Amino acid sequence: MSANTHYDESNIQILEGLEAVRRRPGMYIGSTDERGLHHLVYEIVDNAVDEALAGYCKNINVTLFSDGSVEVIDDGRGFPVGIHPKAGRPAVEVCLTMLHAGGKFGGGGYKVSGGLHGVGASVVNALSSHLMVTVYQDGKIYRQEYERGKILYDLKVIGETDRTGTTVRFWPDVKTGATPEPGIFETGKFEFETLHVRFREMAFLNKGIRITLTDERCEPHKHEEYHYEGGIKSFVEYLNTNKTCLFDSPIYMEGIKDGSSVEVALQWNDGYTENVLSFANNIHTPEGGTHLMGFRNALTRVINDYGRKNKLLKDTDQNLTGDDVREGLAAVVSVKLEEPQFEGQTKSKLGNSEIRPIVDSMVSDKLSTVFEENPSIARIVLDKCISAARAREAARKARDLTRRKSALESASLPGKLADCSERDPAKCEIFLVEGDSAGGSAKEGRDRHFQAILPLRGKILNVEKCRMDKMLANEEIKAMITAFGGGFDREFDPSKLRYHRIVCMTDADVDGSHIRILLLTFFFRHFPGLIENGYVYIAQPPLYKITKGKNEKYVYSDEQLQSYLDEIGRDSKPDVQRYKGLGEMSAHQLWETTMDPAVRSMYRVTLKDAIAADQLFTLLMGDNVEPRREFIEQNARLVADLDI
Ligand code: 1YM
Repeated sequence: MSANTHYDESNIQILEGLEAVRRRPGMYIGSTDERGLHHLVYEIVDNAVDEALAGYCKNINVTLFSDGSVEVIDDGRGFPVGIHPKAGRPAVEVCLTMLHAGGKFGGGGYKVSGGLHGVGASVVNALSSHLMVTVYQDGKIYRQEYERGKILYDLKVIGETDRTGTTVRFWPDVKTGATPEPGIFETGKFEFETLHVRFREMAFLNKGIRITLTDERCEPHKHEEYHYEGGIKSFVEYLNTNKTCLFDSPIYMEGIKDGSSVEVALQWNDGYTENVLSFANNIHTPEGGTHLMGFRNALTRVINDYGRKNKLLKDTDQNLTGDDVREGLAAVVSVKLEEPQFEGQTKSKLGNSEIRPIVDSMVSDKLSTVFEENPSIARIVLDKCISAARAREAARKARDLTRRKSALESASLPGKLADCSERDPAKCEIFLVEGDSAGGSAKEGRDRHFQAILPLRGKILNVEKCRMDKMLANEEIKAMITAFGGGFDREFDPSKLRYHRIVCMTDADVDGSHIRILLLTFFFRHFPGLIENGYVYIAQPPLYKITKGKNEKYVYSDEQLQSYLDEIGRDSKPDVQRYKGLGEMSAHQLWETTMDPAVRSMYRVTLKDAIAADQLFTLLMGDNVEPRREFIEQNARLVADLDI
């Protein structure tokens, strides 16, 4: 039995409250998978960030331990330890044990951070098998511990200190089968990369705060620090890493109206991708919403007005669209409001209508002023937008032409495609195969019931360096778009896809790698949904075939080769055949090593850090040679066996 001896009415209420969280965790943290697990960390860190935004805390340190726990330390004022007048208990205890407690205890200001569900520390406590809070305040160190939300002992003083702050360490309640308790989470594994992306974002969005992330689960420990004095201006510079910008420093603006604050930073680069990120109360809103609409409208209007006023656009007929003005634009829109309303399928679209005119008029005023004061910047931006408009017009014509052509032809699928007979996309696979000869083997070796083959001739186009019009003129690109069937870019609709596995099958040599990265660039830029849904795969053809007597064995790496040779012994001289290209394999060999679902292994392409991926594609495929050369020099030693 615990040392907790308060069986009064309020205590029963507490237990009932936290019990409700344990019974229906999804209602409070969304889910109990990896996402929900990470949500626990965000809830605790959000409290520390709020303390930083209130101006009392500078440093937040997060540590992952090998016992499955996470610790968050801040140097703020420390959770209040005084007796809460209504509950008659220390405020810190009330915050950690009462649902929806928190917020105001006589303090001013409002809570602007706060995760998706903003319910705070008590939810984390309810969903942790163990939690320990330590408060440094007024020269003393206070501590209290809990088990699945139940108080283990009253708040006590455990020592003296000259610092202030709060430390929360918690052990998520993971399903193990080992304890009598059923557990909550399917997994207890925190991903460094996921936390890294979130903390980097947090640090950009709240200039000046310093967050560190330390992973003590591995040797040597991993350690990262996130701290940007430039805030979202630094964020935009970061988005434009490796890119050639149209002018030196991002345009930055901020404003406060009716209790809402708005910050916007933007800068164009000479590329063709739009990279506009929007946030409400530090929460990413990939579905956009009212803040983004305000920004977009103002941007399009100001640029058109400027162009017309300065005779860069013809008075009447020439009108730049939103897509034209956002080509090559990197921007961050961050708003903070008192009562954010999140809508949409994933609750990641801002619904507050009052914010739209606030963002619109701020962007309008500030951007017009920047253009008036810097005509050279305005001129470069207008030139960029006008050439985007021209290319879009050419692309529209090209697309209309393709549409008309396909309407005339009876079968609109590409002629080179050897399609499968199955019609349920969830069961269908398409192999993109390098070259006609490998394409031939693949067609012969496949299971035609569910496997389709599309041979690609030679190198496909590098879409990083060209616009839509040129892209749509390319045969290989056109063939892929029609074969996949789900449209592309904004018109992409995953429910219309004809295959749920799109497999890049290229040779295990430098040319093969090149074609693979060209394909991935195309998917990342124009079919991001394919990657997000996990539909893209990389086939793994074997590197060697080893024959000894009647035994044949395929191996997929040099390590595998060595360990297999160790296993069978090298004396009786096994025959080792190295495959260079898929074309060297017979149809049957290709099937039994690379295509047969029963034995093959494939990599699934996933996306953890979209910003890093964008930077890498720009670096590897864009036209800035110098940074690419540096990257290759730094990473060349990682390529163990370069076969040129
Ligand atoms: C590692 C997590 O939770 N820090 C933290 C939380 C609070 C305060 C300071 C705080 C807030 C206020 C006054 C106020 C919280 N206090 C409360 C409540 N770090 C972490 N640091 N004094 C201290 O908001 O007025 C909720 S959060 F409600 F008790 F005041």
